[in-house]
Amino acid sequence: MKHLSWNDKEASFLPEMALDFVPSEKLQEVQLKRLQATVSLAYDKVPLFRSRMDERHLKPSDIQKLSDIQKLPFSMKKDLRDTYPYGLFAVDMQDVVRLHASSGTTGKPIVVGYTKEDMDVWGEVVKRALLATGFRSTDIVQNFYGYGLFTGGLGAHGGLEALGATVIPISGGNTERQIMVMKDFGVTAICGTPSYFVRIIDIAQKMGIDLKKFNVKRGLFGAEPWSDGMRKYIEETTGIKAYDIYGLSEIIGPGVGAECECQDGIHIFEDHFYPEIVDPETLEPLPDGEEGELVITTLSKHAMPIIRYRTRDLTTIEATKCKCGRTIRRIRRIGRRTDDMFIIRGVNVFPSQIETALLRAEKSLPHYQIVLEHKGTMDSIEVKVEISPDMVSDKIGAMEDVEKRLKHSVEQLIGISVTITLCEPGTLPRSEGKAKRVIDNRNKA
Ligand code: DLL
Repeated sequence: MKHLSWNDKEASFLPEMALDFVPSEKLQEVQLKRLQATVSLAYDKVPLFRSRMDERHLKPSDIQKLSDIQKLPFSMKKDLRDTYPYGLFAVDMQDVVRLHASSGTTGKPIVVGYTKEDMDVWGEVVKRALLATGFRSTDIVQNFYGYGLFTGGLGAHGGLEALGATVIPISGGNTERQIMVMKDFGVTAICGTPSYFVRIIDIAQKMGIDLKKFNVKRGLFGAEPWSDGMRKYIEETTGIKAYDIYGLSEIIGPGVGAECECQDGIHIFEDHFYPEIVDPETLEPLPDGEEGELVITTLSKHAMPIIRYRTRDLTTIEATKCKCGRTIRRIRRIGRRTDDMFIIRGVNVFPSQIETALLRAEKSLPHYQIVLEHKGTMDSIEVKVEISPDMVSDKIGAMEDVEKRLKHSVEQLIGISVTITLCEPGTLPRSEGKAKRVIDNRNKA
């Protein structure tokens, strides 16, 4: 891996890429100026933010140094819901050129808006993510993130266009056609959710097609947690390099951060998004290296500046330098959220732990679903696992062995007993976007 520095010709061949290598002091100067401007904008234009500042007797002029960010109030998804649809917008609607929305689990979606400048920043950060993961303008890219109100499709699309790659805006769904396009159009790189790509792999296998023979070299996957085991599965079955891109609608969409070619944590585009880690219970800031809830402040958003947004995503800021030479800090890949955790018989369990345990026991089991029930006085957990076609065996004993191995692996990792149900290939529900891993029937009558 070649190390690049701020002045390197290679880093400056694209001015946006050079920002990833800027010396930390210079970055912090930019961050402070942008933070001050963001706080002033939000204070002047967003009543909810102004009243929270006033309650704390805070004025924008109290933000003198970067660490003063800790004086500012937090914001949460509930704030977007309570002010639905446009209550957190800081500009007139005539300056808003794009709306997206994210469907919540309950009720109304949350709505986010972008000015022309915000759209430029979005294109820039996704382009930086693409560059960091080896995409180039010469690539032919199949983008199977969903197009529409979800930020994935159009967000990735904007970055791909900014890069100058050839974009195929295929969106999610129609898996057989995805495979045909991938082959016939000479696709060299892909973008989409990892769970949908696993489905594409599945259907290709059923059609007797070897994706290794295609021209695809790399993929940029995100929008949902996916374990290292899942990455290994994707890379080994298709021969592509699989990289991680992170983001959330409230902050911008995809492109808050991404891996580089080292695949060793997600670089946050810190000149636009300021990361902090806090203890999710006490909300006290945690030092680098300690796991907690990721909190992000936008530093350049105009339409909807967001201050200290509690993402619910659990991660760690990496204190060490990345081998790629980028100075922008990294977070560990996100495996869990504070709110996808379920508590069963007093034990906290994250779906990602179950995925890790399944893949540890049997390397080719990417389709699973977790079903929680309340029977009598007890909560029970069932993990439905789809076996791969080559594992189907007539010998009852062989299937029992698989079941035992999986049960042992999961129970060892989470520490409570589970039921494993093996399912026929292709019988668990598939999603074309984000996978729904947990079905919680405990509060249903
Ligand atoms: O999922 C934006 C996005 C689109 C990111 C495409 C990457 C690629 P939301 O629908 O608002 O936005 O969901 C945001 O998804 O808080 C995380 O919990 C989860 N998430 C997003 N990217 C990753 C990732 C988009 N790479 C929520 N790894 C976030 C793990 C992720 N979780």
